[in-house]
Amino acid sequence: MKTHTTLLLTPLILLAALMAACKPSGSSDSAAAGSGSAAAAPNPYAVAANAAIGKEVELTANDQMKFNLEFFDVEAGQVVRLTLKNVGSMPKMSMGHNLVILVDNVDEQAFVEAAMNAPVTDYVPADMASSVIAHTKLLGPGESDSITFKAPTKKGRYTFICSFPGHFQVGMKGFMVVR
Ligand SMILES: [Cu+2]
Repeated sequence: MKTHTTLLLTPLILLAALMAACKPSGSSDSAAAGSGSAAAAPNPYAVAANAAIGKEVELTANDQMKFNLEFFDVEAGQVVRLTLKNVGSMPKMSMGHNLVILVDNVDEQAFVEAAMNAPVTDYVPADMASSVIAHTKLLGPGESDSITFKAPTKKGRYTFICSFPGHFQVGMKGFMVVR
């Protein structure tokens, strides 16, 4: 019985030894593939905390569901620091505001519809992160938030919106113009 078990186990041990021998190349292949996909994954608009600011932009949002600016300009690839202040007085629950800058070719209507179901993430749907260049927090009255990001390298108009339910629909949006 003992001999029989050994005979059975020997091929398994050999197989395990073969797999172990193959593992270094196999794992380095998968590591290479992993770093390849990891290289694509980082947010191209993210900047280091100590990055030099190329452009400061300040916007306000109010109880009339308006931003004070319909557009602002940045240069391609510039590090932008954007501050949004909610200058209204109505409660955050009913009149919160954020500012979400979208990449181009985003279905804005689909985005805001998904946003309605994302109150826990400040109405920025987590599964649509790839559609977002940058966004502020959701702000109550008197609150402000600053975000720093790298402007797209592709020139053009990029829509920014407030994704609080209903606000985009009444025109709470504008453009970041990349020159
Ligand atoms: Cu709003």
